[in-house]
Amino acid sequence: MASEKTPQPSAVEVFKHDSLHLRGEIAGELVDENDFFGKGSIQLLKHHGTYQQDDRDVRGTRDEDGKRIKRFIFMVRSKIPSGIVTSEQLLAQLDLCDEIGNSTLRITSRQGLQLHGVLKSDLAISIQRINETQLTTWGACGDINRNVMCCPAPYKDQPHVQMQKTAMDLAEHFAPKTGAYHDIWLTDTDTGEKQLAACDSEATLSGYTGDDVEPIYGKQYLPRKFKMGIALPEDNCIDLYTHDLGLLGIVRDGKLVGYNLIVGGGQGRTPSAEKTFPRLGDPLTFVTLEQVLDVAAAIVKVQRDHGNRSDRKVARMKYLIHNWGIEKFKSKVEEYYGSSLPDPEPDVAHEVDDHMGWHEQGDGNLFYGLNVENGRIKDTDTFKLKTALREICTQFNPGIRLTAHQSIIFSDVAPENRDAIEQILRVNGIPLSEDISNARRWSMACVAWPTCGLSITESERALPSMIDELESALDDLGLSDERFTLRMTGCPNGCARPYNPDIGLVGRAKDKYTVFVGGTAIGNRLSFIHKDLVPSDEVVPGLVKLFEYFKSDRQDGESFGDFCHRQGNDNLLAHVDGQAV
Ligand code: SRM
Ligand code: SF4
Repeated sequence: MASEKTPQPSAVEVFKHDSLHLRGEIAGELVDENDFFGKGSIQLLKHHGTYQQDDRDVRGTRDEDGKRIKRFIFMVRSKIPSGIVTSEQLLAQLDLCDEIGNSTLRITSRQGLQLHGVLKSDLAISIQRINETQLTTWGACGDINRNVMCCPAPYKDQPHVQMQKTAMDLAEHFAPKTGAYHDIWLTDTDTGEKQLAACDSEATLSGYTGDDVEPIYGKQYLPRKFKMGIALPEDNCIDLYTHDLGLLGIVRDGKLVGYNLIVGGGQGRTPSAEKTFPRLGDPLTFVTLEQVLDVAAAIVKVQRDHGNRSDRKVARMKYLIHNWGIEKFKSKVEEYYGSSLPDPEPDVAHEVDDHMGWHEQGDGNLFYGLNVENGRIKDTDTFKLKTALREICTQFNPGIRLTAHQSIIFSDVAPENRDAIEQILRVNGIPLSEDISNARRWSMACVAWPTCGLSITESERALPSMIDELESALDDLGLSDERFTLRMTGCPNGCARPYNPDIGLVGRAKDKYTVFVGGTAIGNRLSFIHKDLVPSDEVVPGLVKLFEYFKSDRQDGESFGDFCHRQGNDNLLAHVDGQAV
């Protein structure tokens, strides 16, 4: 029994603890008569890569019999280190979204792919089919190391190749080792009968002796999600400082020789709880390539043993580091690692590249970065991205890489195929990246409505028209060439990383947003609240006023974020509203 002074573990901790290494009741509930899972399974299922949701566009409406509608659907997330997939794997996900999803596929802000709108009865088959293509949903969500992000640019130089190898090594090292995923979803799927047997909880658990070993996570996994990402100083395209553990490649004489480890980043906040906040990571140490996995494991284990397991709001590693300070955290990591660790190298992230457009990749072939607005792959009457991707993948079989800005890269393209690929895009109504405004190209929005259970406002469905409005105002101001990052989310959790770009729009109340400004495209400075609870139709007019001020008072070469940061909010408010604060 816990003493009065010992904080009680949160409900999720109890579910994990009692779950027989993430099995719980999932297998039995998968074949019961319900179209939903129970509370414990909902939490455990996240570790298997799926979220139970309900269609929020119909929630609460009434059917013909006057009964309130709640339509359960599932999001299925594939975890893709560095966002690297084959044409065949992308084609298989496109087929799945048509056959058992909502006919769209979503590139995520962590280089993953998501199916939306999957029914419970199709969950097992969708996970099996993803696995048949050698991708996995295992560990894509939950209190575990999530998808390892890494700069996806397919350059053939040693630093890029090495970074992407490290991402794969980390993904494998930190993948959960329990057989639960295999037992529940993948036990011999040759016949439908065998599949049903695998979904019978008795059948699954009768063979389980409780002897799974999780050398890194232990029985209860981590206190909260854990995120890793890798980038180079000249290209922080994966937003290194927002990760629990960021790895900044250190290049000497053209070779990547190791990494600066940056710890304690994270975005989510709850405005009503001051104890929560976004935080940028701090440099901890330099590690050689040989040390990476062991030092990373020491860091994860420190969080495992000392992270908060009673209050999930403050359970991310950023709070541990905030409370302890970086020195204490470092000595604990040294204790777990078994040796002292040096200071970090002086290198810091100083540029960012979105990898859009045509580039030589270094072996005679080209790659093309195609901007996908908010990552949504779909077909409409005039915009047929799904069709275009199918044609490109089928005809040219390029490598596919997903970016941290929810976009796509075709790699290994023979120069003679360049025109044909552009032609396929044009015929299907897809604007080329080169023809997209900077405002749109450097923006992204999280999913939000109708699938996200936590969304307060629209995001992905609202941003495109706001950008239309902003584009035209910037054109009038002669600022169309300005590069600035703009990110929107439907709640303060921050899934599109809105707290460090030039502009962040964060859903706060019905149809109202908090406007953040003052971050950077490189992602190395947090932004500040410019205005709170701004009605959606006042967001762009408010930004336009700031851009007018920027135009008249900016310094030479100053970015929008730097300008807002230099002015400070009192000046910005005094200027745009005449409100001195
Ligand atoms: Fe996220 C929860 C979508 C990247 C911070 N996120 C959710 C859930 C699962 C809602 C839920 O818990 O019920 C959303 C599902 C919506 C849907 O219908 O698909 C969701 N998050 C997403 C995606 C799909 C947004 C997107 O538009 O691309 C991204 C999936 C990435 C992936 O492939 O793994 C996504 N989420 C992020 C990021 C960005 C990142 O990691 O680089 C963040 C901020 C960074 C961070 O973690 O600090 C992020 N998501 C959150 C949080 C707040 C965590 C926190 O520490 O406060 C939640 C809520 C939670 O964990 O309690 C959340
Ligand atoms: Fe949902 Fe909020 Fe994340 Fe957007 S930021 S996907 S609304 S949890």
